[in-house]
Amino acid sequence: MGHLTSKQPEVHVLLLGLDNAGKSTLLYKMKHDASVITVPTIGFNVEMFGAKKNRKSISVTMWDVGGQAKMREHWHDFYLNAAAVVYVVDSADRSRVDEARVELEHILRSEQLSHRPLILLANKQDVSGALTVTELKDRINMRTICSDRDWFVQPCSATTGFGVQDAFRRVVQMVRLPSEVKENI
Ligand SMILES: Nc1nc2c(ncn2[C@@H]2O[C@H](COP(=O)(O)OP(=O)(O)OP(=O)(O)O)[C@@H](O)[C@H]2O)c(=O)[nH]1
Ligand SMILES: [Mg+2]
Repeated sequence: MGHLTSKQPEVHVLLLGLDNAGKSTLLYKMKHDASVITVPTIGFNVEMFGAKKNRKSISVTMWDVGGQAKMREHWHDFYLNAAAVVYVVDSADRSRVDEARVELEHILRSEQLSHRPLILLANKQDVSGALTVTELKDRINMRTICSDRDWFVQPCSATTGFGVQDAFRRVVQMVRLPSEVKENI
């Protein structure tokens, strides 16, 4: 059964967040290091990445689902089998931080995503006056709403690329491979 044992572990990661947060810009920056002009996502974009975890090759599939209100109703269709959630916030839009927090709380209440790590990306750090990581952590109440899981807040800019590779590395570090999850059941 060589073909089974040689298959590299595969993890699915969700990229969620309000419309205009910068999810699609980030996905293509991660994948191609390219600045892509995006349009609001109706449906989803998906990209696969190769990575190394514990010196093993793994495959990471990133699902970028549209964040407009009517798209959020479909987010839960993507929850099954997700190994981690990357939640993207527009740190420069102070008027929508509460809306971002409410949607994140909703995600975290899902049974299917229980104990999955949460990586919060404080995006648009290139914009002057953007909320800092510390401010965002407080406004989103991370310590409380993520008390039952691993979490991390990473500052980044999907347009300049600042923090984008760090964000990807953090995701790879925090996801648990399917084999690791089974061992703990
Ligand atoms: N200044 C700045 N603009 C950004 C950054 N990331 C994304 N944008 C801009 O924000 C807008 C929205 O970006 P998208 O990537 O389409 O946002 P999205 O989260 O995919 O939005 P939906 O698909 O509607 O959910 C675009 O005009 C991007 O160019 C960033 O880090 N800095
Ligand atoms: Mg999009």
